[in-house]
Amino acid sequence: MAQGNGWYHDVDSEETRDWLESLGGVLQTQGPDRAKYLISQIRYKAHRNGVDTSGNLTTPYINTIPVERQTPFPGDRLIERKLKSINRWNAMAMVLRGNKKSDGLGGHIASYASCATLYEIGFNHFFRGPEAPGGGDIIYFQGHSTPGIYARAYLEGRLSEKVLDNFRRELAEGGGLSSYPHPWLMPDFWQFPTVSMGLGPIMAVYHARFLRYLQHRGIKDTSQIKVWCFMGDGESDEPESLGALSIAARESLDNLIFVVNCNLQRLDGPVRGNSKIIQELEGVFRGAGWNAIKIILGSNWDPLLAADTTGHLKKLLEETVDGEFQRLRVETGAYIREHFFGKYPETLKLVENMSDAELEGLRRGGHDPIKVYAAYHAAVHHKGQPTVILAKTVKGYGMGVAGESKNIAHQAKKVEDDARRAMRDRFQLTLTNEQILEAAYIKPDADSPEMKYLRDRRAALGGSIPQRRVQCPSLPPPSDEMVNKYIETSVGRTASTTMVFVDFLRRLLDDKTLGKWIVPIIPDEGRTFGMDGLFTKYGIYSAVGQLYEPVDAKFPNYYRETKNGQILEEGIAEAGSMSSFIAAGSAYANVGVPTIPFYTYYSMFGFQRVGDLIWAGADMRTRGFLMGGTAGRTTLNGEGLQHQDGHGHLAAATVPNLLAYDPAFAFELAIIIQEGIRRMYTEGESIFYYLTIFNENYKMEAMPAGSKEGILKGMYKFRPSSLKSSKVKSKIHLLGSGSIIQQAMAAQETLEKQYGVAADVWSVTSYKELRRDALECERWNRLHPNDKPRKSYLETLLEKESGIFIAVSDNMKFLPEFVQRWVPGGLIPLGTDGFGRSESRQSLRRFFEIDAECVTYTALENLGRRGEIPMSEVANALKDLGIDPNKPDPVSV
Ligand SMILES: Cc1ncc(C[n+]2csc(CCOP(=O)(O)OP(=O)(O)O)c2C)c(N)n1
Ligand SMILES: [Mg+2]
Repeated sequence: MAQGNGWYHDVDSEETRDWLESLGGVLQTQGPDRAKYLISQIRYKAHRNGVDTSGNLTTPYINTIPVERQTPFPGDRLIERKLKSINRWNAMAMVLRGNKKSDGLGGHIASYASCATLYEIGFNHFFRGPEAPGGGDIIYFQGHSTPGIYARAYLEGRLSEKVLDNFRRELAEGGGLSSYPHPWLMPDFWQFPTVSMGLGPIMAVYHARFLRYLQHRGIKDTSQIKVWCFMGDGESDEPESLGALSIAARESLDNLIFVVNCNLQRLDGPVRGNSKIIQELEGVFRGAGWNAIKIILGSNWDPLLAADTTGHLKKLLEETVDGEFQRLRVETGAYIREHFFGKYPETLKLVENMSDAELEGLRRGGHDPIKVYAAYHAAVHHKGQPTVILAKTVKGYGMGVAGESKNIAHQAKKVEDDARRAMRDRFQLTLTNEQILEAAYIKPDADSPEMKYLRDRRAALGGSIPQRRVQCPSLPPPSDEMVNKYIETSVGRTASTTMVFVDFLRRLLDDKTLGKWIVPIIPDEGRTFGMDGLFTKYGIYSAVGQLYEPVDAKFPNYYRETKNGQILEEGIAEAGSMSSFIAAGSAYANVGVPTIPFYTYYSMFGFQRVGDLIWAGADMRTRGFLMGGTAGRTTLNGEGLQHQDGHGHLAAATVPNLLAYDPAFAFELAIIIQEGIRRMYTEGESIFYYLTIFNENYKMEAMPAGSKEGILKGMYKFRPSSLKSSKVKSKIHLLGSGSIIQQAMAAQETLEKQYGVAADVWSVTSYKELRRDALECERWNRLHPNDKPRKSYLETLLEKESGIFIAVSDNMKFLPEFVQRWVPGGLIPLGTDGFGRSESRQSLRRFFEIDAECVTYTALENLGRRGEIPMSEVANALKDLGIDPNKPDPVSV
């Protein structure tokens, strides 16, 4: 890792010098490209002769950009420092004031304190706002650095003192500010929820790629837009943070810049106390094919490095581990001289003319505007690769005894008065003692040079950020004519709802108005869902086209990759696919294009695998359709417990703005998608959809007249009993969903034909919708005691119904239980609680007791308990229907 550059095992320093001087000469006369070429030739020769030249992806522990190659800083350093100091103070003040008023409110001071320079250089020189030509940049701000971003918005006049005071008090009178970036809560301000660590980085990678996709498909010129992703060094431990790096490199995303704030600390302590996080990350990023720029040392190190002719300073920097660097920050100059530079006589000598105060003031690169500017400049101009900037900073910079570089820094919310005073002096803030005591905000006069500067810089860069602006054309829903095909022509055909969906998707793709906006996303499951038929016609997106003749080129349906391909084939990457879904489904708010993503995946690998991304997508007001394929615990033949999803709908119920449907027939599916597009893309509602689709072929039935409303609201009577008179008093109501409605239909027939019992079959398309509406109604009634109580849709629907209600679905029993309170006489749920098995559908349905026989038996058993038929008849039915009463309970085996 960090070590191993080999210079401290020098056995012939004269020879080493010769080589280095030759390289120096080449660099001077012919430049870096020639030097690079020569080094590659030397490496190749060494490799051919058995020297291990692999593996060392790290470079020395100094700045990547040497001082001679730094782009000069064009800003006004004094003014920028003033502005940055004010932001630092105000960011801290809002946390202090909040916690004073309401102890335990929380908030973070130390994180923004460490990355203030990283943001301010961006705000003053690089981040392009929404009015910039070609569109504004996409910026993922580190979640818990929000106080600093709010502080800047305050200076820019976008936020009032009052709302600052209500940081983390969103329900306070007059409104407040959310703790972290949440577009759901501040829809004009925040764009990307980042505080669940790791989601920002993976979303940023796929966002940058989606911008390329839009460009290559000719939908929008996104060539000017950069995606910036700010993250913590501790955050890099999340698998999602680094999991998609190779995709960014493979796709040559030079529109993507990661800035990792390497303050060497996370929440509990050091990120890599015993080694060096910057070196480790450099290796990972370079290994994945990224351009890596390290900013480790501030400008006041430059003379020391220049004087380091023996290489001992570089050696010392390399040898020192992060835990040690962290400690040095809390020590005095004298200590640093003795314990750091004092390690070698050569390094001690280097600093002999520096005072202790100067040693204490040796700055880390991430706090030096000159170094940060040069790195950003290099990053935005770098071609052909994404860039990571690894900036070394100090956690709690400026907090002094209150937390600077201490392990407690992350959660420090209190800064005592003397530390505040020290901060005032250190950052030369004009504050009276009284203002310090009350942590007053600082806002210079509007016509002061610094405020003018602030405004001018943002005006030159295209306006304030962050800003979420929805300026996007609306789209019409799919035509009735398209939908009618599924109401009329599909009737009587044998198909799976997955086949119906793919057919519908194809029609959408071919639609003159909607076609261009459809973004099919698949994680290497196209063939599973029969979507391979779309590959040739619509093309699989590839940034480079197709550089080979596909093996199936001679077939009408071949694997066609193309630069303007419409399908995003993501490989086996549900998190990546979900990130693409989010990028496509939020493009209306980020780049003003109404793309409609259909992400089709193995339902089991949805919520439980990438649930946190789905939550982030919800927060972002992402639109589109999550198509949970191969759904159901028993409909998926043979696959076993890790594939059979019987709880996706339960998880879906936890996402407030998600509509979840479990359609059974072609007409239900078509109507739901039509309405979904209308609500999201015509009306602009901030909702999205989860639809489960099945791979079981069965007869597509005709749509009962007038059932459209019920399909959308969640339930309608699908097939009333055909019995003239029932043998019993109680009517049986069988509620079926998805492909399991067949079991309800078969049970209806058996009940009627064999037992003379009348039964109605209802199709429940969405328990979630039924419950949402019922709860809304219940709440309204509770809060309006003097008004006539309202009735929910479900209550109205069942108003005139009575009898025994049995629900059966391929999901856990919890799902129908969502609504049992509003069903007259309650509801008996049959479902698939327990682990799945590798088995046939038929055996699985018996195993979980949801097959037609078990449904029939449950109806009879309930009639028996009510005394409407003798229990002996029930016992006989159990035998006749072939149900083993001693079979194991699926929940516990
Ligand atoms: C997925 C997830 N796990 C845990 C947390 C809680 N958390 C918030 S900040 C933080 C430490 C962050 O450290 P780092 O990434 O180094 O950021 P720094 O504050 O040092 O800049 C943790 C553990 C979270 N927000 N998200
Ligand atoms: Mg950190």
